[in-house]
Amino acid sequence: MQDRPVLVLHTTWDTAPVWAHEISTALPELEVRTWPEIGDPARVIACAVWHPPAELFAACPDLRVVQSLGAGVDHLWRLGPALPDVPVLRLVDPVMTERLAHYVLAGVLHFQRRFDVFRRQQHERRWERHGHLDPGETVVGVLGMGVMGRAIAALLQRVGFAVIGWRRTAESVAGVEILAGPAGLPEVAARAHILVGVLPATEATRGLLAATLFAAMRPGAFLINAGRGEQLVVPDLIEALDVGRLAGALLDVFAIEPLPPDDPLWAHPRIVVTPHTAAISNPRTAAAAIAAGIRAVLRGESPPGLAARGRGY
Ligand code: OXD
Repeated sequence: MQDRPVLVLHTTWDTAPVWAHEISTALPELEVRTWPEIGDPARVIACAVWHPPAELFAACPDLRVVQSLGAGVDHLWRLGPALPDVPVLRLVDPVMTERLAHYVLAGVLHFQRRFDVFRRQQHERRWERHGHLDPGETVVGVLGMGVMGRAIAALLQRVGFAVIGWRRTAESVAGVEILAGPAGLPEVAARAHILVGVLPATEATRGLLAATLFAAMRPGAFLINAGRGEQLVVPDLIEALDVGRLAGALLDVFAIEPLPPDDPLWAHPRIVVTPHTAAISNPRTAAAAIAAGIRAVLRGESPPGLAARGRGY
């Protein structure tokens, strides 16, 4: 096929060839080229990117759609005016959503079954049993009830956990009690044994996981953050853990990634660090979602992952 329109791929991962192959297979009407080998810029109409350089957009003046290779689009908004005013798509892939839900379930079970305590005891070769709350007695508060939050809530409910959700607007979610807006946040915090953050990065969520919220939480509660690192005020978390206000945290996202080797989070006995691995994009299944989204935008439609600049996600 000659002279097809071009999709430019850019990732910071070492899996670019796999992505190129999968997207080419799912979207054969476009030629996939990997940045910076873009060929004739006039043929570039789409890009699929993760943390792209601003020069990519300057080099491709006829872009009609920008697809994120991750669930978040904050890496794109960060480029400011360098990002062209064209539809921007979040990656909404059911496999990624399921991966994130499994990650949160694993974290919830880790704390609910007190693996955190047993891990510490193992270092001391200490054989000591502890009781724990059963799932039905354990309230999990999910902050962020979009596609991901709803999938997490459904999975946790299937295992028997009591789930409540928090979101910016008061829209209801079938089967989950929702508390909304600034007034709802302290209530979710006060009721949850385990608080799970899967919020998008916006001005409103920056620094939300901080001392005021921790003070509203149940003594001995746990925090899981798989949203964005900038939402967590790290010194506030460390203080809350050190004084026993919170009992443990599982963190997958950080303001600086990779987390620098000298960061105190690595060594804290009550913190589990995972390397932004909760919902790694799966090139094969993501490619199908990417093809569907890009085709829809090119037909002039608004697919499910369409992000809104003003809203921030
Ligand atoms: C993200 C992702 O956006 O992992 O953080 O997809």
